[in-house]
Amino acid sequence: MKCRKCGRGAVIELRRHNAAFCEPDFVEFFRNQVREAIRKHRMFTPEEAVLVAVSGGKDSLALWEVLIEEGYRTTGLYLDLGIFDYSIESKARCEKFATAHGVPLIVTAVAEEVGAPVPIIKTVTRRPPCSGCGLSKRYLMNRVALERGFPVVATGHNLDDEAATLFGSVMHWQTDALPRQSPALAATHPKLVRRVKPLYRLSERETAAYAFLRRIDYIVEECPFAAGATSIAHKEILSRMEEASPGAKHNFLFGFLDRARAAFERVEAVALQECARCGQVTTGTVCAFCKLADQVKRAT
Ligand code: Q46
Ligand code: ZN
Repeated sequence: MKCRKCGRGAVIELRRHNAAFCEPDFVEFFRNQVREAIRKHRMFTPEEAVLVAVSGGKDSLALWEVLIEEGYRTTGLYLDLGIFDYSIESKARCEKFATAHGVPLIVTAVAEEVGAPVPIIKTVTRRPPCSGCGLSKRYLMNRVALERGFPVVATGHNLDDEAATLFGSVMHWQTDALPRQSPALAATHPKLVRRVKPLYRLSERETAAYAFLRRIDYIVEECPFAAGATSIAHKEILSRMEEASPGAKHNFLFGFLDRARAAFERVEAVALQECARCGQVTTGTVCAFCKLADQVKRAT
């Protein structure tokens, strides 16, 4: 197996690109994909301060590393979900990374903001853990970015994540979720910051290879609550399709983004207003996060 670029021995084969790369050329390929994502979707400029949401896993730390290497002004945001040893260890990886690269890291604890960590929220709400967790993460990312003056939040979602989310939305024909599936979401209200996914062109296998080659110390274990999530089942189905037909995930996601997404965009805009409690954006009077915090307070 030879590198497509230089002809030396390759370390990774990318079947969907019908290519193999040596270590330096794979690193360059990876960074090029990130550059292309940022350029194509005008995600941010070198002048803007970018808040990078990091979980301690391979994707978000690989993203942070590329943005630092590319010279962007970045700050990490670690949301401490309070999920047993998983949170303790993932937080330690983020702190270690930030120290090693000399970049700032903001740590916000869900338990302090909501009143309880994710496992307790799960018990109180009697809903799947990812429901309260996902809601809290989306809310806190936006609020921290606003409070600290960041115009944009970058997350480490990769091609596999995005294809699996799309698959789930299509399986249930969640037509309101489809227009929101995008590598770059604009700020549609003064109190919403832009949300971007610079790794959406790269597969999970590619981010794992990049993190390994760049010697990034990330947490390999998944969140213990991930096992039961339907997104995992969707990922497995898509990986089987990818195995049979390399490029299947890419074609599914990119075909949607290029040719189908616009058809689901709503004509009538949803009326956004500010939460009577916290002032963050909501469609009702009190936002879902404040309602969750109330429910937790009543029960604990
Ligand atoms: S952290 Fe939270 Fe994920 Fe764990 S509880 Fe679910 S949403 S799986 S990315
Ligand atoms: Zn609120």
